[in-house]
Amino acid sequence: MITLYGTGPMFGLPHASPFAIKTEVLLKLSGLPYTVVRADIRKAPRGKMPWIDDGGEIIPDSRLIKRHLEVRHGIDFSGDYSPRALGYGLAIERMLEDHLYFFNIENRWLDSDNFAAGPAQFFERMPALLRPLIIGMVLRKVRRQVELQGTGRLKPDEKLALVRRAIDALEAVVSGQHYMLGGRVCGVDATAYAFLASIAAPQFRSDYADYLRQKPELVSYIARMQAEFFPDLPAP
Ligand SMILES: N[C@@H](CCC(=O)N[C@@H](CS)C(=O)NCC(=O)O)C(=O)O
Repeated sequence: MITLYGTGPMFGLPHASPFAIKTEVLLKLSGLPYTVVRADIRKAPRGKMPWIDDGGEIIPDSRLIKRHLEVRHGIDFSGDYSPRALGYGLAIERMLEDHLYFFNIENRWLDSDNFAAGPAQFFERMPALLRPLIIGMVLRKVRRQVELQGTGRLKPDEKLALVRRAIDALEAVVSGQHYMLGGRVCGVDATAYAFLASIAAPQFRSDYADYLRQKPELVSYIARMQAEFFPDLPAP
């Protein structure tokens, strides 16, 4: 039995973290038995969520978890697509994880309304006196993260232009197809669904989400994936 350390359902999503959503979809695709446990981020092996415990072996990072499932358990996430298609797929995954993700965390954590509607829940059980200090520390860390990554230095209209471009690219890729790469599901869908659903999450307001919600092909892709992999969640 594999244990996935994530958050479990939050914000109308399977997990607060898109990387944990991605990992849970990969586990579902693998067919291996697994259970989800609420992670204590202070115990994260690399300071980040998600991680898994596979029979005592601790594996951090969704990318390494995917590799572990392939190597240790012989799982094939390729969906039988060609190396060329899988090359596009990997580029899509990294665009979502290493580019779009940073716009989304900035919007979710550093916009005060969105923070109140979502991440504030992580701090609810803390002693009231300590809470503002810890929240301040975490928000400084997020600000520094997006500054260092570079997205945090852009002006709002520049950010929106870049996000729109990525969303347009994803729309062009999935249009007329059931899954990201065609008629068969593959590992790329775990990432694509996780990050698109996270941007579109109804709790959060943003120009990015508004733009995404105007894209029927992407909206129906998110809904299809959610109905297939997380039928117990309310439809997005
Ligand atoms: N490359 C990692 C990224 C994981 C990640 O950034 N997780 C975020 C949550 S969405 C996290 O744990 N952040 C806490 C921190 O950076 O302190 C993966 O693929 O799992």
